[in-house]
Order: sequence, then structure tokens, then C-alpha cells
Amino acid sequence: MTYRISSDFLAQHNAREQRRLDADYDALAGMLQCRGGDIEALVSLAAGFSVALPSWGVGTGGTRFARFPGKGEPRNVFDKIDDCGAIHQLTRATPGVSLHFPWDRTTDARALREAAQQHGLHFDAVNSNTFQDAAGQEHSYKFGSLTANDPAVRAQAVAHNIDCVELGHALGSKGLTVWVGDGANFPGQHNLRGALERYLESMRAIYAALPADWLMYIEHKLFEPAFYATTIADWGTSFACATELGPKAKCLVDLGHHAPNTNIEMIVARLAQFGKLGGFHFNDSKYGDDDLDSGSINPFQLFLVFNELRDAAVREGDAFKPAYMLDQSHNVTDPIESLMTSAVEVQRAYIQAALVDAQALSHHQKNNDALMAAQTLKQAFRTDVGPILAMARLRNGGAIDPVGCYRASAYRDHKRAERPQAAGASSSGIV
Ligand SMILES: [Mn+2]
Repeated sequence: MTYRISSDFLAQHNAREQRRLDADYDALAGMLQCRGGDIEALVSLAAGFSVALPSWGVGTGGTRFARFPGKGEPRNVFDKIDDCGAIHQLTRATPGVSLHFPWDRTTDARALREAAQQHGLHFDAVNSNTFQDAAGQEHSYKFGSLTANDPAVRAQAVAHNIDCVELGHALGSKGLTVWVGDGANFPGQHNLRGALERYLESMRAIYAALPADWLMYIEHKLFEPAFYATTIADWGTSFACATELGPKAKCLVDLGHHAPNTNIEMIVARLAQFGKLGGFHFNDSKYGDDDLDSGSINPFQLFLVFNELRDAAVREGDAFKPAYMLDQSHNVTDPIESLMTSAVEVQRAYIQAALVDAQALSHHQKNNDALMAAQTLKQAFRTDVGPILAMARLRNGGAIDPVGCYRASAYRDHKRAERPQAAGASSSGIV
């Protein structure tokens, strides 16, 4: 039996934090009441929010220079599920796990499904991987996968994606996220139009294999590993491909996959307007695809994204359900602490956006009062909704202070003892 934080330990930790939370909560409730807000409604909203964990995120990440492994890292997908379980236990906001094949491949889907259920977890979208060569595969992806010139390489990449769908289906997943690094490093290396035509032909074959209730998420990224021309570089290409493929194909926005200073909230608004916003990979960045913790660099941008999602939800109603996933690489922190903090940051942006006075905003927009419109957003963004999030966690059986509770439990030390270093241990990656 592997170590788990006991419910008694969690309850004792919460008992020590309760007084401070109650004081903060009462103060915030009073403040919101003066503005005509209802804190209980916001707690319910927060309690219903969830963002999926990336299985690859619980291992220490790395850069192309080096990886500095942490102690007690997960050695296989079952260890990863245990760590995801601990994150969900304390945050109560991360019931979904997004797997990555072949890193998380298992021959016993039933055992994996049961392991997840024991932690109250389910499987979110699965991710295919044709940006590196798997051990023993016949053809190399050095010159592309779904867009490769060689039809045998394309066929292998298509077969891998269909294999991911079948594995995911056996695990109860409902979606496939496809990101390919395909592209060119030199002008002239690719026929730019021809590469996209081959991509679409490959994607049509994968699309045809999707179960009826599945979605396909097309993830774009500006550059890297292709440094001259990436085939699916931007949301426009992603949108065109999703439109070509059909209603089960949608666009996935990874916040780090744009040029610096790109207005991502506007991309979100466009995709939502035309029914193609499939979901998100949340992270933060300063320079490129940095995969830093969500909300750690530009929390205002995250808030503005959620402000557009709030607007879209009002317009589209219950049918509007984008998939929320984290996609980060943790190089200098304990991945469990980073993922807990990040899930809370995304949840925070969601609740801050819910605080926006939509009526006042609309009024200021109609009156061309730019200053007051901006102030309306800022007022919501500046509100410290921490006590709302903590109360939602507490009522859902989680921790008032997830990182504090995690550290006090010495979870990582237990795992260090349980998980002796094995060859080919933790798989993690940047996608
Ligand atoms: Mn991603």
C-alpha cells in the first residue's frame, strides 16, 4: 500500500487554519454584499470548477540543456496517478488526468482505470506523440509525422493516433489532443501548402476513427522544434483545419504557443464566436513556450481570457464547455506544489471573471467610456477571492492551504522511500 495523506491529518491541518479563513471569509462576504454580490453563489461556482492535470507534469521537467530530477519522482503511470490523486485530494479542483502516449502506455487499462477511480479521478483528453521516435518504431519522425513526404511515415503516425483513441476509449476518455512539431527549418525545405494538404489527409483518417462522442483538439504552436515554418503555427490554421475536418474537430489554445504580446483573449473570443473553441492548455510564459506555472507571470491575461469565457458562456449557454487542462514543465519546484498552485490560479481567474459587473461593463461600452469599462474589469481582477476558493476546497473535503498541508504531510519523503530510482524513470515532456 502506497502512502496517502490521511483524512484525519487533513482535518487536523484544516482545523488549525479555520479561524483565519472564517475571518477573511466574513470580511470578503461583507465587502461583496456592499457591491450587491453573493459570496455563497461564488463558492458554489468555485466548487464546481475543474481543470485537468497533465500526467507528464508530475515528473520534473527539463530544458534541452538538462533535467535535474527531484526526489521520489513517479516512475510509471501508476505512480503518476498517485501524485495526481494527492493534488486532487487537497485542491478538489483536478479530477481529470490527461495522459500522453506512448509515455503512459499500459497493457492493463482496467487496472489503470481502477487506480484512478480509487483517487476519484477520471481520464480527460489523451495526447498523441509523434514529435519524437518511440523505441522500436519502424520509421523516424525526423522529417515530420502527419505531414511527412513518405507515405509510410504518415501511415505510422496516423496508426499511432488511432491507437491513442483506442487506448483512451478503454480508459473512459472522450477526446484526443493532437500537437505535431512538423515543419521546416529552412526556407524551401517544405512546400508550405503541400505540407498542410498532407496534414489534412492524415487528420481525416484519424477523424474517421473517432468514437461518436469524442472530440479532436487541434493544438497550434508558433515555432519549435521547427524554427522557420511550423505547419500548424497559429489559430487561423487550426481553425481552418478544424472547419475542414468537421464538427468533432476543435481548436485548443495553449497559452504559451503564441508570439509574445499576442492578444490571446481575442483569439479565445474569435474561436468561441465561431464554435471552434475546444479547450486550453494553461501555463504562463515570458518569452516563448516557457511552460511556467499558470498565473505566475501574467495573471491579468489569464483573467482576461476567463472574462471572454464568461461572456461566451452567457451567449452560448450549457452547450459551451471548453476543456480545461494544465500543461506545464516544472524545473525548479516540486511538481505537485506547482500543479496545486496552478490549478488554484486558474480557478481564481474563473471566479474573478465571475465578479465582473457585466451590466456596468456593457453600459460603459455603449457609452464609449473606455476608462470606466477598464476600471470595471480591474475592480473584479483586484478582488482577492482567495477565501472563496479556500471555502470551496474545505466544503469539498480538500485543504484550506493545499501547499502547507502537503509540506506538513512529508508526502515527498514517503515517496522517496517508496520509489527507488529505476532506469528510464519519469517521463516528462513539453507539449
Ligand atoms: Mn500544450
